[in-house]
Amino acid sequence: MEKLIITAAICGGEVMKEHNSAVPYSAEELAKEAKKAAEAGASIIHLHVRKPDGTPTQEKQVFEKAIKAIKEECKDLNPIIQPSTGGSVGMEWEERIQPVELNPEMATLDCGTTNFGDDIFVNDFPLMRNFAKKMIEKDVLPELECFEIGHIYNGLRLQKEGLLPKHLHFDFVLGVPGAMPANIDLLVAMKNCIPTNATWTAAGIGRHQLPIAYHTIQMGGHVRVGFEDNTYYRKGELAKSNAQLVERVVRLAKEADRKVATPDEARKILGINK
Ligand code: KMH
Ligand code: ZN
Repeated sequence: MEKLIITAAICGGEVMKEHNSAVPYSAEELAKEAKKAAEAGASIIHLHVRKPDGTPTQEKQVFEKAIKAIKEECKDLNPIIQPSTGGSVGMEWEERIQPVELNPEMATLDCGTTNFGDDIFVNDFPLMRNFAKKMIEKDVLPELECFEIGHIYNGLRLQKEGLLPKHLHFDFVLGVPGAMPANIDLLVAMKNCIPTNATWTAAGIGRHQLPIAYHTIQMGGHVRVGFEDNTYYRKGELAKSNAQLVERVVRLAKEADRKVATPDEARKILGINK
C-alpha cells in the first residue's frame, strides 16, 4: 500500500484557546506546533492564521509571517505547508483567497456550500472557479475539500471545465454538524466516487477523528488530524498538542504495517514538483 501521508490541521478557523489552551494563534506558536507535529510524522501542515486575540483572518501578511516562522522552525523537516482558502464562515472570497498569492505548494479548495453548525459555509461555482483558476496560475495543488458526497462531483465538474491539475487530491471531512455524518459506510461511498488514480485524505470531526483515521489507514487513504477537527485526545481528556494526535496515527499505521511518508515522499505521491 502507498505510504501514509499525515496532515496536521494545527489550528483551524473556529477552535479557540478557551476550548484548549494549546491551540496556537501567533506565528511563533504555530511554528512550534508545526515543528512538533512534523517531528511526530506529519508531512503536511494545514494552516489557518489568527490575529493576536485569536480572531481568524486570511490576511496575506499574517500568513506570510506564519509561513516564514514555520519554514525557519522546520528547516530540516520541510513539511508541505497548505494554507486554507476556507478561512472561517462568513468571510468574503476576496479575503479567503489571499494566501494563494504567496505561491504555496498546496492550498485547500472547498468544493461546495454546506451547513456548518448553525452557519452556512458558502462555496458556489463562481467562487470555486475563481479559486481554481488562481491556483492554476500560481501552480498550487488544490486539496479538494468535500464536506458532502456531492462536493466530489463539484470537484469533478471543475476538472471537466479544465480548471484542475492532472493529479486530483481530495479531502473528505466527515462529521461537521449539519453536514455529512462520519460513518464508515459513507467513507467507503466517498472513496468509491473518486477516480481510481486520485488520492484522498479523510478527517473525522470530534470523537470521529480516531475511527475515521484507523479505517482510512486500512482503506489506503491518507489521514488528517489536529486541533482544527478535534481538541480531545479521548473522552474527557484534552489533547496536549497536535503532535500527540499525530503520534497516535503513526502508531496505528505501524500496527497496520503501513509506512508513514516523509514530506518529500508525500510530494511525490501528490505530484508536487515546485
Ligand atoms: N473553517 C471552515 C469554515 C478549509 O480550510 O479550506 C472551513 C475550513 C476549510 O476550514
Ligand atoms: Zn481548514
